[in-house]
Amino acid sequence: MKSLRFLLPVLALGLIAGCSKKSDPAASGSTAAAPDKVKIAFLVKQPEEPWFQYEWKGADKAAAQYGFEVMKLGVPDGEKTLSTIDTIAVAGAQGFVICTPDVRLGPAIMNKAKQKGLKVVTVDDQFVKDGKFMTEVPYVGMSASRIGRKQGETLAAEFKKRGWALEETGVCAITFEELDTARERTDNSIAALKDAGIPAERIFKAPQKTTDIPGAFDAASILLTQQSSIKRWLILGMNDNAVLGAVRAMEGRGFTHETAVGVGINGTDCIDELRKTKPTPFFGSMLASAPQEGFAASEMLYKWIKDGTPPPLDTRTEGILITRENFQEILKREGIID
Ligand code: FCA
Repeated sequence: MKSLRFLLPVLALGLIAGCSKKSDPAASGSTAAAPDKVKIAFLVKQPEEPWFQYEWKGADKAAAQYGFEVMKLGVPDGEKTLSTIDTIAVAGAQGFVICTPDVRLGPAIMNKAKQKGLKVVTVDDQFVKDGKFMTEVPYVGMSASRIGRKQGETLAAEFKKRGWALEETGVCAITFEELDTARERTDNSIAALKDAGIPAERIFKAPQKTTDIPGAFDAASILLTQQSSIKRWLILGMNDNAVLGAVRAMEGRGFTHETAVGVGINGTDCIDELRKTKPTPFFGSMLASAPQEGFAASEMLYKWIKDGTPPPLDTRTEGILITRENFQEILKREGIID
């Protein structure tokens, strides 16, 4: 389970395996004694994204270490999320970790969890109620502001190192502002670029409609058509897929690693890109450890169920830059590749 091979056949299999645990005969149809083995679920909005597969890997590690069971399921929309909570309750879960497909589902998810007597720990995307974070629900995630800032600082440093002329350069900021963690990352990245001397009129926001490579590709393509005179691009976005989509759009218009530089966030969804023999405009990524976040969130939930120890309400992780030069070494050290 430790090797990357576990991830490569992608989620289809993992999903089927996870779903097949839905009807656990041992757990259904009985109100008898509490089960002796703790069972939790780990629900994620985009199971096809490597980030979430690595979080699951961390959850599996915690499960093996503490001896609990973890059901890993994809919840791509609100309806699926609420019905999955019913399913896992029937299957005997005592709580779940969740990265919700929509942060505004927070109150509905918490209501349902209360009805079913399930404990909840959120990861990555913090629940929102009436425009405010639900800080009463335990949250584990990346420090979006600091990681976003480092992304912008890295791009500014590359811009300076290359000696690009400001009047020929533009910043392509792939944004998804309806999600708070995404907005916090891109806002801080843009602020760092401005602090480094890139004026606001050289910074172009390209909103993505979906948080995947095609969504970012479309957003960047529109921008490239609108700003066809720009010769060099710095690319930022809320995660690796946002930057990868823009990189693909740029390559389609003839930009290369010499005329475009992108820095992602996650560090998990760009491994194949960094392995390519020829450099692409994808320069590097701010790695935040998905396995560690998955492990920590599952461990907290387990201890809460088992010993009644409530988790800390807010846990944030930092990021480090990985590039073509150092990614093998760092990802090995982080337990992400063998
Ligand atoms: C959000 C993004 C993921 C990952 C996570 C930490 O959920 O969609 O790609 O960056 O935050």
